[in-house]
Amino acid sequence: MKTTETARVSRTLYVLAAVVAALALAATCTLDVLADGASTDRNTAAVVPIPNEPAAKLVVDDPLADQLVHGRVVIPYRAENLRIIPVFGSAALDVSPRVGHIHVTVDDASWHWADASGEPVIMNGFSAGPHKVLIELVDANHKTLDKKTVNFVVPEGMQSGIHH
Ligand SMILES: [Cu+2]
Repeated sequence: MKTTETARVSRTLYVLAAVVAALALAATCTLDVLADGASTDRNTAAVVPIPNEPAAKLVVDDPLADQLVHGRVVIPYRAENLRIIPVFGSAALDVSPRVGHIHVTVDDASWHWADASGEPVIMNGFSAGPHKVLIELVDANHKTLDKKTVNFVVPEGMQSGIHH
């Protein structure tokens, strides 16, 4: 019981640390974009509205095999025609370039979590056996624009919560 609680607290702290790091990174990236825009030729800046921007697309890789053998699920992904940043609300639907984030659902759970870091999805504590993770690319108002499901198998004897 105590070990389970410790693992849960440790996992929560891990997620919080990742969120803080992601927000710091996003803030840095935003500043970089603004700095670049200010210092370069206006005609070549990548910070102008994109007319008729193509549909947003989500590209998801399989979990990294070298991490999976340690019971750690790391899923790299990227978005095309959408910038993943922590900006939310209906007013952000009209901005260009398009912005959004992802929703992640594990094993058909009735709930999901949102991530706006653009970093790979990292999860620990899976039981051995087959699992699936649904990643949805959503707009700033949480409407799904594209989605991919990744199926994978966590090897026997590699359950995590232990290996962080
Ligand atoms: Cu959302």
